[in-house]
Amino acid sequence: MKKALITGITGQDGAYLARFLLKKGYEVHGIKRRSSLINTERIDDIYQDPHEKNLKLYLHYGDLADSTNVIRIIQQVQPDEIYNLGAMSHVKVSFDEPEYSADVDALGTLRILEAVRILGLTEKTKIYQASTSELYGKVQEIPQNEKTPFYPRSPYAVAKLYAYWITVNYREAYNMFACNGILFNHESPLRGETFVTRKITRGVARIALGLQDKIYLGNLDAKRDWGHAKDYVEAMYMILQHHTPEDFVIATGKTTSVRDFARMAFEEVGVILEFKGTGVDEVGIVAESRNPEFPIAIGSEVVAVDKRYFRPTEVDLLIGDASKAEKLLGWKPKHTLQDLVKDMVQADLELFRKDLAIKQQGYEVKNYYE
Ligand code: NDP
Ligand code: GDR
Repeated sequence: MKKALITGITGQDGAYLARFLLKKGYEVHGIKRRSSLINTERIDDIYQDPHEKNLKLYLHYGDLADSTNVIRIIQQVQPDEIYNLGAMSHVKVSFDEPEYSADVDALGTLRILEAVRILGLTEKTKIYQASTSELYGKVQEIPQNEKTPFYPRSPYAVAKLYAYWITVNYREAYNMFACNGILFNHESPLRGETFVTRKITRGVARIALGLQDKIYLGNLDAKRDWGHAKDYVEAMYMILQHHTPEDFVIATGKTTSVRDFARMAFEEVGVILEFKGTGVDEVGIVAESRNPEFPIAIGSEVVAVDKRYFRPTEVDLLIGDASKAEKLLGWKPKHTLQDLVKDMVQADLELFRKDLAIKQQGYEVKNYYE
C-alpha cells in the first residue's frame, strides 16, 4: 500500500486530494496546524478516529515553519509521495504578512526537500510542489506555458518563486523526483471564503435568501483562468505518476473577468446584472429577477466596489496553456466554468438555507460573553 503525506490537508486542495488518494487505496497522512478552534471541517467526513481498526487516514500536528517537526513526521511516515500544499495562500494577505509568507511558502518547501534528503529518502519519496500561475504575474506572454518567463507581483508569488526554483534545484542536484505543478486558479464549494469566487457565490446565496444586501469587491477587471479543484487534484497525482519528474501547467485555457464571474453567479439565482459606472464608482444593479423563489427587487444595488480590496500590485490577466499536461499525462479539465459556478452557488444556497431556517424558527445564538 502506497503512503502519501499531504501538507495543507485541511485546505481546499488537501481535502479533495485526500479523498482522491484514499479512493486509490493509499494510506494518507496529513499535517494539520494547531489552532484554538477545530480546523478540520473540510475533512470531517473522511476523518477516522485513531481508535478505529484499519486506519487509512492519519493526522499529525505540524507546521511548515518548524523544520524539526517536518523531519520527524517524514521520518515516521516514510512516505512514497509528498504533496506540499501547505501555504499562506492568500495573495492580498501576503502584503500584510510578507515575512511569514516567505517563511512558510518559500522556506517551508526547502524544509520538506531537505528533510527528504537528510533522511536518505531521495530515491523513495516523490515530491509535488504546489506552484502557481501567480509566478507569471505581470503579463509577459499569452497564454502562459511552462516556458513563459516569471514576473511575480506579490510577496506570496515571490515566495512561491523561491519554492519553484528550489524544487527544480533539488531535482537537478540530488536526482530527486520533485515536480512543480503550476496550477492556475481552481475553485470549489470548499474554496476559502475570502477568495473572490467564493466571496461572490456566498454573497449571491445570502442575497437570494434575504440574509445580505450587497457584495463589496475590489478589481472587477482582473481576469483569471478558473477551473474546478476536483480536476486539479487529479493532475497533481498524475504529475507524480509520470515516468520522469517534470513541471506542468494545469489550466483550462479560458479566462473570465471577476465582473463576468459575478454575472454568472447571479444568473444562477435568476438575476440579470447590469454594471454601471467605472472604477471605484462601479456598481452591479439587478436588471431582471426571473426566479420567484428568490424575489430580489429590480433596481437593487447588489455589487459595489471597495478599494480596500485592491492590491498594491495586481495580476491583470492569467490564461494557461496546459497542452503539455494533455499530451504527456492525458490530463484535461472535466468541468466547465458554468459547472463550477453552479456547483458553488448551489452549495452556498444549501449552506445558508440552514441559517435562514434557524432565523425563521426564532432561534437566537446565545451570547456567552456578557
Ligand atoms: P488553502 O488556503 O485552502 O489551504 C492551505 C493549507 O495550508 C491549509 O491546510 C492551511 O492550514 C495550511 N497551512 C497554512 N499555513 C501553514 C503552515 N505554516 N504550516 C502548515 N500548513 C499550513 O489553499 P488551497 O488548498 O487553495 O491551495 C493549496 C496549495 O496550492 C497552496 O500552496 C496554494 O498556494 C497553492 N495554489 C493554489 C491555487 C488555487 O487556485 N487554489 C492555485 C495554485 C497554487 P489551515 O487550514 O490551518 O489554515
Ligand atoms: P488570486 O485569487 O489572487 O488569483 O490567488 P483571489 O480569488 O484572491 O483573487 C482573484 C482576483 O480577483 C480580484 N478581486 C478580489 N479578490 C479577493 N480575494 N477579494 C475581492 O473582494 C476581490 N475583488 C476583486 C483580485 O484582485 C484578483 O485579481 C489565488 C490563490 O488561491 C493563490 O494561492 C493561488 O496561487 C492563485 O489563486 C493561483
